[in-house]
Amino acid sequence: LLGTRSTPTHALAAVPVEGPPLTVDGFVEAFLQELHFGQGVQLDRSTVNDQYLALARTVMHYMMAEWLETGRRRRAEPTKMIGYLSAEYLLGRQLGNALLATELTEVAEEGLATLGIDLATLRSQEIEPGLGNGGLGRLAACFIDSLAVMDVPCIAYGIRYEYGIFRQTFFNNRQLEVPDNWLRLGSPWEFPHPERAVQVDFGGHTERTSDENGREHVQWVPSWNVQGIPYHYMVPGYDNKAVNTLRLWSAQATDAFNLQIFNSGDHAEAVRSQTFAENISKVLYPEDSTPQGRELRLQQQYFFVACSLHDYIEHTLPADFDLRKLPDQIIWQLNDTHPVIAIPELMRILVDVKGFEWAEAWDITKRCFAYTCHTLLPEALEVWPVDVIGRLLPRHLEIIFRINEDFLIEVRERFPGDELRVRRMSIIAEHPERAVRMAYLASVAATKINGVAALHSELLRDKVLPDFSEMWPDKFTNVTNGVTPRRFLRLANPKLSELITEVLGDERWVTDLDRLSGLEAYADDASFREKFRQVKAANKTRLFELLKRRDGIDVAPDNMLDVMVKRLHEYKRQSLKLLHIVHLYESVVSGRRDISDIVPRTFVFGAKAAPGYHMAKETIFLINSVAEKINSDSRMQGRLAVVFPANYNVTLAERLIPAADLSEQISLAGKEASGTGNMKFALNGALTIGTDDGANVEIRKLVGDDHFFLFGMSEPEVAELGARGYVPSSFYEQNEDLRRAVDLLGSGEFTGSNRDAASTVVNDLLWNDRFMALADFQSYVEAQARVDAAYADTEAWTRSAILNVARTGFFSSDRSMRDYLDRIWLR
Ligand code: CR1
Repeated sequence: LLGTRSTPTHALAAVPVEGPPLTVDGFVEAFLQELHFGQGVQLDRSTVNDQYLALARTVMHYMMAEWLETGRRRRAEPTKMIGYLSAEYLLGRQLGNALLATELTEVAEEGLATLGIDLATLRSQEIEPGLGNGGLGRLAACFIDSLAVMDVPCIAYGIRYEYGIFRQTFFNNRQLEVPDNWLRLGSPWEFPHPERAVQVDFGGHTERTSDENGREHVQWVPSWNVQGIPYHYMVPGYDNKAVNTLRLWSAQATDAFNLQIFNSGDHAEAVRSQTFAENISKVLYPEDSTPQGRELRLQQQYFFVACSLHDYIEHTLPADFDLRKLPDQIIWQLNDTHPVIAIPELMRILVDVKGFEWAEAWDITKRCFAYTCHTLLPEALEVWPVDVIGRLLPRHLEIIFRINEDFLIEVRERFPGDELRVRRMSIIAEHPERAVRMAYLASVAATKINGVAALHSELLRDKVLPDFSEMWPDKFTNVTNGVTPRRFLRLANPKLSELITEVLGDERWVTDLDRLSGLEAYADDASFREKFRQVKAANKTRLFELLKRRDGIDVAPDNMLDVMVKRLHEYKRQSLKLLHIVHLYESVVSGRRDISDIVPRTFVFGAKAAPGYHMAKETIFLINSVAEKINSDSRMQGRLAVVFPANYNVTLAERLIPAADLSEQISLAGKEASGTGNMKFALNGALTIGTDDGANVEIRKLVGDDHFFLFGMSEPEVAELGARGYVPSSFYEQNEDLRRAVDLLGSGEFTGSNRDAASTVVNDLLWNDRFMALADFQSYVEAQARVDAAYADTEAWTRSAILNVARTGFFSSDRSMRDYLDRIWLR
């Protein structure tokens, strides 16, 4: 069966599909059916998990009917489709969104209540699928949501990791990683299709033969293979009965185990190849913004891409499809470089399997891919050693070499005599080792290359890929990121949503976020401001209850809530935030300032560090240590508090963001490609303190300087300081507040008199400080003083917060999707 086309039985008549009735009774009946016949349990004996699974399956019935109908409708009128290729999807919990999409929230709540079941309890039973690291994976999840909402045909492809992003715990203030066994209580949102398995080959060598016309044929003789089993997830729209598909691949051994060896008694050896194969989709690499050059990661990349292309070409297109028309049918969007091996894979399929001439195959391939770059850090651009690719994918390596050869001829034609340029642009780097630069391969093949915010796209063009933009200026474009208003406003902030709907008159804003501009007029309405504040206060209470239950943390109810949540990375500068906190603390304990002069604040951190990222882990340790000290110091009287709940994830973000007053977006200018958390905060009425970086630039332009706290060097100033030679210690020497803060941090005051424990971070700040935290310290502290002053004027602050909501409708991922369609996909 493996890899064969599963032919539908057209001889049978289609039967219209309908979900259960959209009534309380209909819902209850469907739910009990699932409980009885799906879970095999009676209500009085059922656990919360039984009920949750039955509820999820019930909601699936409603969605499934729409999914089948969407498929039928699309097959009847085929249009160009998006093949979104991403190694990560950070989905978050599914239940709330599925209820929203099917308009079942009230029905389910009422129906379950008649059975004595509390919907909220079932909601919190769900373990979120954490199949991504951070921004890149969450962006993919927002994008596929928007495409479904806009009824744009899209299949999103990825990997069904058995273990997602690790669960973070703290022990003695240090991060410990626990495997995220997210499938352990069942996974009701997926359904596997083993009959649509795809075989994926690896290793071996290539052989060449010539046919009677003297044409060379290459045959790849692989040495091992695995199979990919597709698991389908439905991606529901909103109020439009459209449901798209997310198809995640799980790796399995082709021959399950060796019965002879098993029978001979060597049980471990009998399943060795199975274990080996299944490792491919075992675990998500927990790296954010830095590639991890492990061979298994390349296996993962090729695995999901090969499955996806095969699935589309052999199972989705009609059997007699003329592949010359492929670019009219699909555009593969490469979410960063992780899926870039798809380019030589499509060439291999066209040339080796389908018998196309090279030139024609290349012409087709070039029109089928577009590439999004998500970074500016040079070390984050993936590079695969030639010998690793050669060992794992010998035919693909040959294809890459040939693509490069042809490409370099083109470069020499365009720029005769410029051998330096040729070497700079080569897809194959020669130093420090021979390696394939995946971003270059993507740039050569893609119809379009985009950055993820205006500033990022500019820097990508001028600083990261300048030679490519000179050669092909029209390839480069920008699409500023966005976030889905369904999850991050409508679901995460029901109270604000209600208020918005109340004043705008209807819920159209949920799918047309520019309508938020209608709130602008209410910023000057005192009674609206009062309601807006009540919403914020209620969201804080809701958050604090959660933190109490989840982490045993007590939070003072009335403090300004100052939040920095994102992956722990030096360029994001959690250490700058920490210096600010220590500075405040120091100024009080040294007697230079009275605690009553400090605007009461609770600082919230949420961040995971990649397990192998030493500096990031030391920073977590320091934050926790500082928190411990400050929170237990009676002189602070709760007016200065630091909380760091462990295991920041989508679920926690949904509670935290609506409660925040201040959003910290303080990366060094020119380093954060976009950020998407920044958008979520603004949309939920937090004010931003931020640098002129990533999408902050666009947020500030839209909300206006009076409603945004800008600080720090601009990107050109950063470049200039770097060129002059940055000496962090000179900033330390010249700034008393900074010196006192750094000294206190390094003194052992926070780390049980153990100076060494703080020294990694402190020494790096003083003697290296690659991301110039010390250079921006003064400006940051001054901006924080402006925050304090602004916060003291409650009415003006609320007005600013409302204007942030009213003016950031632009950051809907629906708008991002329209931009992708206009600028990339439908061009
Ligand atoms: C960027 O660091 C951006 C997201 C989504 C991240 C962040 O600024 O918002 O992508 N990059 O575009 C990333 O994760 C692996 O690279």
